[in-house]
Formats: sequence, C-alpha cells, structure tokens
Amino acid sequence: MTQTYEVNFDGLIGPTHNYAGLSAGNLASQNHSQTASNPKAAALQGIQKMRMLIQLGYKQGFFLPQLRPDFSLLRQLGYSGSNEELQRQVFHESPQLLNTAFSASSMWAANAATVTPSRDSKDEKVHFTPANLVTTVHRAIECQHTFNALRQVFSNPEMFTVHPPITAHANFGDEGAANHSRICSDYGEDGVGVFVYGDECAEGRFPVRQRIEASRAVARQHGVTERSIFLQQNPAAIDAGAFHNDVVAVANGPVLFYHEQAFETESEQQAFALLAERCSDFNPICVPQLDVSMDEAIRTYLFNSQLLASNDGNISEMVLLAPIECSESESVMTYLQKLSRDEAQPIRDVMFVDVRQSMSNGGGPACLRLRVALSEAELAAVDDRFLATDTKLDALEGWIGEFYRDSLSAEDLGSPEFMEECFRALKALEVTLDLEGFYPF
Ligand code: SUG
Repeated sequence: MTQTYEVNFDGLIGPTHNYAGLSAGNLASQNHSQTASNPKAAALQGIQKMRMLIQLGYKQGFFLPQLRPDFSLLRQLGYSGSNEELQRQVFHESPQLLNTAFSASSMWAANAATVTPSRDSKDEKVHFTPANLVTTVHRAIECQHTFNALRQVFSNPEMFTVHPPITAHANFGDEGAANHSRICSDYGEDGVGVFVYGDECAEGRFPVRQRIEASRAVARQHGVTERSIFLQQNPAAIDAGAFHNDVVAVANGPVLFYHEQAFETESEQQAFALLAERCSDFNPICVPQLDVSMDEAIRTYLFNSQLLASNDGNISEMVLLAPIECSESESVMTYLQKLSRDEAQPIRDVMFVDVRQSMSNGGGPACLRLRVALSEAELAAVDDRFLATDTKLDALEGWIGEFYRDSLSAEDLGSPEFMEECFRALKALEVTLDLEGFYPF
C-alpha cells in the first residue's frame, strides 16, 4: 500500500499582524482589541512551530501571507487617489475599514479551505473548496486570493481539484477545515468527513459562522455526500466563545478529542452512532466539563492542539501539540496527566508550543494549519516552493528579522512608511522563495 502523509500547511504570519478586535464572538480578538502586537515575534513563533514539526520528521508546507494592505478593497469601495492619499483618508474616516485592509488573518490556514483526500472522493482526486468566510469582512476578502494560491500550490489537474468557493451569502457561511474533520482507521483507508455546523435558527449572542447548506454544498462538490456526517455545534458553545468547532474539538484517524459541551446532544448521538458503524475503531475521547470547564477550554485552547499521528503515519501512537497556555492551567494539566495514563486511547505524549501572538487573536496551533492528506505521488506533485525545509525556514527567519516590526499599534496602520515597508517585505519574500509575480502589486 502506498504511504499517505498528513501534510500541514501553515499560514506564514504577515508583517501587518495586529489586534483590531475585528471578530465578534472571538473572545481573544475582543479582549486584545487595540493593544499593540508584535508581528516579528508572531511570525517567528509560527516558523518555530513549523521547525518543530520538521525536526520531529513530519512533512510541512506553508502558504504566503496575503497582499496587505489590500487597497483594492478600498478602491472597490469607492476611495481613490494614490495609496498614500487613500490610507490617510480611510484612517481618518473609517479606521475600522483600514484595519480590515491591513488584517493579517490569512495566517489562520485552517480557515483557508475544506479538503477531501483522494481516497474518499468519487473521482480519486484531492478536492479543495476555499472558504468564503462571509461572516466577517476582513476574512471574506481572503477568499479570492486563497483560491488563486491553492490553484498554484496544487496545480496538477490530474490529482487536484480546486473548486470555486460557495456563493458568498450569509445562508452559505463557510469557514473551511476549522469545522471539518476526517475520521478513518488509517490515512490510507476510507474516511468519513464530519462537517460541523451552527444552527441558523438559534438566536445567540454571537454569530454562527458555518451553515449546514455550505457544508452540504462542499460535500457535493467533493463527491462525498454519501460518506459525510453533519453534526451540529452546541449553540451554548458558540455563545461561550467557540466561534469555530476546532476551538472545542480536534480529530485525527479514529480519534475525536472533544469537549463534553461541544455538540448538540441529539445530533451528537446520531453522528457518533454512524461513526461507530462506519469506522469500527472510532475512538471518541470526551473531556468532561467537570475536568476542564468550557471557559477554561476556550481560554487555553486545549482543543486547538494539533493531534498528530507518529511521523510515519502510525495512528496508534499520537502526540498532542498544545498551546503553551495549557501548561499554565491546573485543570488542563491534571486532565492531561489522567489522559496519558489511559491506555484505551492513543495519545501518548503532549508537547507545548508558544504561539501567544496568534492566540491573542483567537488562533492556536491548529488554526495556523491546513491539513492535507497526500499520497507519495500527490506530495510529489505539490509545488515544492511551498514545502518547508530547515534551510527555507532559516531564510524566512532572516527575512522576518529584516522586515518585521516588533511593535505595531492602531496608529501605525495610518503611517505611509509602514505601508511601504509592508510592500517591500512582500516583494522581498517573493525573491526569497523564488516566487516572483506571486503578488498582484
Ligand atoms: O476568524 N481572528 C480569527 C481567528 C481564527 C482562528 N481559526 C480557527 N479557529 N480555525 C477569526 O476570528 C482576529 C482579527 C482581529 O481582531 O484583528 C481574527 O480574525
């Protein structure tokens, strides 16, 4: 049997990483709104996470930051003049809009797309649907660029299909892999796609981002409708701050590691019964509210860990790569110690990673990556300029050191020097990665 790898593609964190409080329902984004960020530290933390995985023997890819500031957005909204005039005018008239044009949110690659491995789809190709991210403006503007980037990274039509995003309307809100998991006995075996959605009728205090109609449409595009399961989020989880399901659940192979209050009860019972039927070794690991409260899970992002099989794809020995905040929480640590003693589940090790800069905007280790299960031949067909090596990460670190600021405030977004700095940085990135012409400057 040919080897299948789970390749993580991380979003490189761009030079405009800032805290603008743009995401309602994302408590970290709200709590850090208008505080100064440190883009250099943020980007280096992201590189360090990728390096850690490479050194552990995993395959790792990356996506480039998108072109920011995105002045095409402002021009399309009727602003005109030179970039500098535009920046000045929007800074004074509508600072929130300028923040939107500067947002580095494409770093959260889990929201880039939904991915179905070739093993599961009818036509035996890997399928991608870029997420339309319609719930927030700063994220909705990622979609077209993500579509273009995916077509460049996965360009071989014999192996990959990149679909157009689902129609951009609130009824079809789609947030990509953050609300999608694949349950399987082994990477090379048939899998079951689990699409998690919010209830459109629920009158909650926070927005529902993933709609079942979008999930169904993605399943149809990917040719996996019959083998997919649709599972409803617990509206109370959304209202507690789980704006994406990957804040309260993570899966890999047969394991679904989730918070007791993550799903709507009846929907959970039905979905789990189907999963047990279709995957004989389905292994749900429920973290009880009494052990780790929902609030603590959201504060520490325990479930936004990367749940990794061993580097050769052995799913009976897993590692949980958790945010460092977990190591500082008494209840989470007590739970994790108990978990590691439980021989009925395969998570044998827990490692911690510092992505605090991203965490302060509501993005943990798992948000920063898009998982793509690829056979040996599919991996060979990926544009290798987007695959990480130690040498490439060294070069990226050098680039970050040269171009990134170590403090960025809301005021700075109004500065023409900063705008020029961002464009220079992205031009230099193209050269560093041999990707001239990547950005539509
Ligand atoms: O969409 N934060 C992102 C965090 C995304 C996390 N991804 C996953 N859970 N998969 C979001 O809310 C904050 C931007 C700001 O406030 O400046 C932001 O967009």
